Amino acid sequence: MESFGKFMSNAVGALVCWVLVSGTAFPQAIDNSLTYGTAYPIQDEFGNLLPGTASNPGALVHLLRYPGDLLTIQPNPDGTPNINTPILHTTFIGENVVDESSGQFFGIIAPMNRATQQVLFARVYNRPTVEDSSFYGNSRVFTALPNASGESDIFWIEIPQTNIEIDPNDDDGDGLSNSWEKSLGTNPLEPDTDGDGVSDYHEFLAGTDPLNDEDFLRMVELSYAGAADLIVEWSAVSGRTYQLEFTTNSLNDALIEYISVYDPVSATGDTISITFTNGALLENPHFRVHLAPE
Ligand SMILES: [Ca+2]
Ligand SMILES: [Ca+2]
Ligand SMILES: [Ca+2]
Ligand SMILES: [Ca+2]
Repeated sequence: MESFGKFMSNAVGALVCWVLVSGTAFPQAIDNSLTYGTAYPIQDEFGNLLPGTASNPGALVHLLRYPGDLLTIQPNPDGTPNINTPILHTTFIGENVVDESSGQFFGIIAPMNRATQQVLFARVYNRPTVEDSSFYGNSRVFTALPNASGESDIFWIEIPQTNIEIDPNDDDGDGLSNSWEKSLGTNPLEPDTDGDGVSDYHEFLAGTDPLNDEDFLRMVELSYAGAADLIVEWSAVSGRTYQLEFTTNSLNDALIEYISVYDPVSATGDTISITFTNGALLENPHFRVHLAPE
């Protein structure tokens, strides 16, 4: 009777009904434990380790039943699991791991009905709740075979990064998906959330703060060095690479031809300063700077 009670607490509703209707002997439920854990740390959409510690479990983990068709496992637009993939177990990053902030977890289901084969996969979100999440990652499917021995099994999952967008739509057409807007805290219905003239998407690319109207890619200063040289300084984000260009066309010209000033330069601080030899000898030069491929 005890094992039947355990089965009741773990079985899906449909199976419970079958038992009640038939009234006959259902295959004996086998209560073993199943552990599914990370083989490697998991990163979020920015490449940072997912939050969560043993004392303060973080990002959400679901163990889901696999319905046999990859097309049917995508979550709903709000991130809740597809009706085809019922949740078998819920845990969090940081659960049952010794290392604090390791981006890992071990979910332990004990007891679990192991009388029948279970085809499963894990889904990890980038926040502690589905509602707050904007990205997720799926593990590969794994099969927990029927286990009559009463022993436990461990399944190692590999999800390098939660980098699948829950909402890939771009409602305001600024180039950033609604999922990225949620991650960045920008307005998914406003192309330039902070109103500094640079779109949310371009601030994202430039690494400037899309929520601070005083932070955007801009020229800082143009000054002379001696009689012939110009010093051009612009704001930068460490690690980003920039290309400085100039033109002597009028900015009212229909077609403006820009010419590169030296090679792209990578920032190591929050400004970049270039001495443009003989730049002061140009007639009415205009300068611009743009991000360069790294
Ligand atoms: Ca957008
Ligand atoms: Ca936006
Ligand atoms: Ca902006
Ligand atoms: Ca800004």
